[in-house]
Amino acid sequence: MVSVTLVRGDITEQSVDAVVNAANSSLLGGGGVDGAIHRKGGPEILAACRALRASHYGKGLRTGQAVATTAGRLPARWVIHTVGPVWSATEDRSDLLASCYRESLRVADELGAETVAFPAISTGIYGWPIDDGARIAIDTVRSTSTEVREVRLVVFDHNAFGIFEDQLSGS
Ligand code: AR6
Repeated sequence: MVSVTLVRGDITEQSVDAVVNAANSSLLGGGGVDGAIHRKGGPEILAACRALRASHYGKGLRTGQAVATTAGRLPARWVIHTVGPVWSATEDRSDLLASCYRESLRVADELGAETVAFPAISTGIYGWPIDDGARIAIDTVRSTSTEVREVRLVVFDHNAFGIFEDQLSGS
């Protein structure tokens, strides 16, 4: 069974097989985790993303889907880019957020990645409430069948860390 661990820190500093990027459908970069990954990983990642746009992903990557590239200069082998849903108070998009975790693990299995670091997808610029985002992350990872040995949830700030910690021990 997959071991779910929690780390407070920067996702770009994780020595793992694959790092998950909270990307957008253009795959061409942005702020938050996406900006940090491209900044630290270097131009090789953007070049690989451009190549994806020029081939199978002409219209971009759909929300809830995932695709892998090189990790460039990051201490990882691959970046798995996934597009979280933007939070909506009127429409339940939880399935799309769960799909990000499931699809990223499916891609990790295809790659043979044994250790995978995830950020709290959609809980930054996309506005998803952190407690609900944490619940969906933990429930989905725990209920997905995968060959991945360790899923490392990497959260940046103190408040988010506390919320993840409570949910990991409480559920
Ligand atoms: N390491 C770990 N966690 C981080 C880091 C980091 N270096 N930086 C931010 N976080 P976000 P989203 C936390 O905004 O909400 C981009 O422009 C952050 O506090 O990165 O899915 C993309 O291109 C938050 O809890 O992703 C998209 O357009 C969580 O990571 C859009 O933002 C996710 O925040 C995606 O928004």
